[in-house]
Amino acid sequence: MSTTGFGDIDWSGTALLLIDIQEDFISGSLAVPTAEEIFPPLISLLESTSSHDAPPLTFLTQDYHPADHVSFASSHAGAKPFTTIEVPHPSLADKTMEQVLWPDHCVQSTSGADIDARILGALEGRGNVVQKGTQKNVDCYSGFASNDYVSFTDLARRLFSSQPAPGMAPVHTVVVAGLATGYCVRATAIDACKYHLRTIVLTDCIRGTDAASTEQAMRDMEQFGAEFAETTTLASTL
Ligand code: VGL
Ligand code: ZN
Repeated sequence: MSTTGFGDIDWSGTALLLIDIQEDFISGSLAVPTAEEIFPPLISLLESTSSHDAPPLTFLTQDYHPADHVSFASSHAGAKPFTTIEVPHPSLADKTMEQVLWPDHCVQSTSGADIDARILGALEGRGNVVQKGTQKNVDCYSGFASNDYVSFTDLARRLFSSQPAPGMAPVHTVVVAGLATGYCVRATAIDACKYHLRTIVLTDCIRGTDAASTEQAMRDMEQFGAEFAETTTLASTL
C-alpha cells in the first residue's frame, strides 16, 4: 500500500465523503467490530476543518433501506445472513445479480439508520446527507450509484457543479472515510477514481466487517488509483 504525502493538497477543491457512519454499523445489527476506532482521528479532523476559513464541502452517505429490502436475508425464505445469492436484475429480465445477504440493517425511520451524533456534532450542521439503498429491489454500496448502475444519487452532480458550495472552487479531490471498508467505502472510492477525482482514503478512519473483504478492498482501491493517508498527515496540510 502506498501512502501519500500532502504538501500539494488543495483544500479549496476538496470534499469529504463520510460513508455510512450509522448506528447499525457501529453498535447495531451489522456492527463493524472496531468501528469505534475511527472516531478519535475523524472527529479531530472534522474539528480542525470546522475552524478553517472555508471548511471542505462534506457529504454523509446514509444506507437507508425499506424493511423488505433485497439485501436482507429475512426477505428471502430460508436464507441466512452472510451468504450470497443471485437475485433478479431489476431491469434486465434474463439477468441476475450477485447479492450478499445481510442482517436487517439501516431500516428507514429506525434509530439504526441514524448517522452518529458525534460526527454530526463535530460538523456543526455542515454535512449534506446522501441517502442510498432506498429502492427495494437493488442494493447500493457506492455513494454515487446503485449496484446495477441504473440509478444515481445526486452526489456526482453536486460534486461536479461549477460552484459546489458558495464561493467554492470545483471539486477535484475527495477524502473518503467511514464504514465498511470492504463494501461501501470500497465502492465509493472506486467510483470516485472512475470520475477522475483525486481519491484519498483515510486509513485510520475506515474499518471493515472482516479481514478478507477489507484486505481485498484495499488492493482494489489502490488498483483504481486511490491514495492512502493517515489523518495526522492530512490535517498537517490544513
Ligand atoms: C454496507 C453492507 C450492507 C456498508 C451497507 O456500509 O459497507 N455493508 N450495507
Ligand atoms: Zn445496506
